[in-house]
Amino acid sequence: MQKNNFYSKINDKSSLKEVSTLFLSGDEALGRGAYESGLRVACAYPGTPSTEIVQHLSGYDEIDAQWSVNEKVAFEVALGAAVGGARSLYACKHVGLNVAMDPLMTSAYTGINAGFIIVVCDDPGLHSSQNEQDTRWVSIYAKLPLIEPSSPSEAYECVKEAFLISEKFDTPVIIRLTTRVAHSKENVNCGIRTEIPVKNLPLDISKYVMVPGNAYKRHIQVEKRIEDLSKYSEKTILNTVEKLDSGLGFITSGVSYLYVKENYPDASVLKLSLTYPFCDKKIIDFAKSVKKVVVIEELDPFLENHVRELGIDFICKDSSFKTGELKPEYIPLIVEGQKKVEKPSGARKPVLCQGCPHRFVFTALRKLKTYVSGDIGCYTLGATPPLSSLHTCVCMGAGVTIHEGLRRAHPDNKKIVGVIGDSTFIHSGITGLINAVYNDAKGVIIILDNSTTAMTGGQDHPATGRNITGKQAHKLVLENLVSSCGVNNVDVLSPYNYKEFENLIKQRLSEDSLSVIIAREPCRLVNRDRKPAPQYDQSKCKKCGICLSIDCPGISKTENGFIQVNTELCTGCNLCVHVCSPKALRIHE
Ligand SMILES: Cc1ncc(C[n+]2csc(CCOP(=O)(O)OP(=O)(O)O)c2C)c(N)n1
Repeated sequence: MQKNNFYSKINDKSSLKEVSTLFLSGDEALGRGAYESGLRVACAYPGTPSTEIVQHLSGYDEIDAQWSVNEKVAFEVALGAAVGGARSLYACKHVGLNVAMDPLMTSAYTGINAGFIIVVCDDPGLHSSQNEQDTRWVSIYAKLPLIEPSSPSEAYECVKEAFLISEKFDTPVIIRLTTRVAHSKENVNCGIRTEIPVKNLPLDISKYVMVPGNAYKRHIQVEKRIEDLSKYSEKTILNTVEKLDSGLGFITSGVSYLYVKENYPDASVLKLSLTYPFCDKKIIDFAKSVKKVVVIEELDPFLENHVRELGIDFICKDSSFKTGELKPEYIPLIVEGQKKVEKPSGARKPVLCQGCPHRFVFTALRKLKTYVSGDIGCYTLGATPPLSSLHTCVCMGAGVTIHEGLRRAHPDNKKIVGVIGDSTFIHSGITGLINAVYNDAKGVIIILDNSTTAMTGGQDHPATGRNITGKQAHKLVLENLVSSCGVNNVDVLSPYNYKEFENLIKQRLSEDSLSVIIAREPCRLVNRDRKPAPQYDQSKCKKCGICLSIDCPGISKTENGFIQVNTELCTGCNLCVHVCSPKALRIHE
């Protein structure tokens, strides 16, 4: 298959080396700063809004960048490189950090040999996520320093400082971005790369082998390190006081700082960039220097709780601000102690693209009245009306395992189906499938194989046979993998063969075994070939609306109740033809 724009890298290598000012997003700026810091290894699994960090880094020859198969793997490869003596970086979205929590917690104990940066991008407002967690808590839980830049330029600067902190204190360092910082762009004055030689492999079993006796001693070191970092937090330039008006003083961090400055340019501000460990003395001194203290932060009361613990009297936000994104216009409301007033969103409803192969699958599943255990990917849109045919979605990989649980609760209900995307199956569906076979589970799992990670912008994965740079890689053959797990019934079929596909599901649902159907048809953004739009014979149309119920952006209802096909949008997939029983729609001759 030809690579097209969908796959094209965001960076043009020739422009990366020489220019001194680059127009970069927060993700890219952070990547650039890491590159200049002598970064050698960068690992990630895609996840909005963090994807562009390692995508950007893959454009530098000096950096060994990879799409790893999931976040735990990415974290461990990057940690391994840092233990091996090469500066390294791991990037993920907030929920990705949950997947990597096991190695993360213990990496705080082992420490590092060369600088190691953990970049996590939170998504307040859930622009593209299944929850709205505030990852700042992880820094307290794991006892790791936390840095929060408020702009792309700061992300560029902060990562350089983070490498120094990492090596000075022998610790992984967490850098937390939020969507607004990760995805906004500005001119960043860039420098050149400093080469940092790779250190020798460390011969220190007591530091890197975390068995109980060694780990206990390392835990003592971790506590000591946090104390040392607290002292550093008091004096670092990352935590700055902007002393202006002595009436109103804000304590803030991250993008919230910019919202404060926009609304109250003359107020004093304690801007925390090394947010954890807290700089208690600086906070107390600042609070004493102003008449009224206001804490401004997005999501959880992370700063608020600590400022309260310090016995400081301050204005904190109403609980209505604990959910959703903070907006610049909310700051005066918080200062005045008011509640949030949410305006209805004008955002259009998300919908599967025209011609999307997932639409065929959900149309068939709805017709067969199945109960569908879903997963995360473009196909989660199968839950939106009028398709409304995906009934659970929790986290990546759960399409397979929740399916098993549902069947254990309802052993005789053969209408329960699990669906999962190809990238998600490799990420964490495979272990669930092995579990299902091992524990003799029954049912039907459909792998929606569109040959890409579409939801996050079309990244490659092991089954596409290409790596992060677009070069050929070993191609994982999903049907072989599934068979080797012990699944006896493995079918591979394009859902574009609609009737055949529907009959296949029907047949597998009737059986008393575990089967996997690989619904293989490339994403429309990978294969952009189009066929002519179907022909519509209004005289045969019964205005039944079945063609509208497939939720295709290419079909709409006219004022007189008939339909029209938008030939600009239509890809000629002909799903509407398949479902039109009066045969008013027919394949273009
Ligand atoms: C733990 C975690 N990591 C990453 C993401 C971001 N994400 C959501 S779905 C997805 C993969 C989608 O690819 P695929 O399963 O192939 O489905 P498609 O979107 O192509 O239909 C990714 C990377 C996430 N939600 N959770």
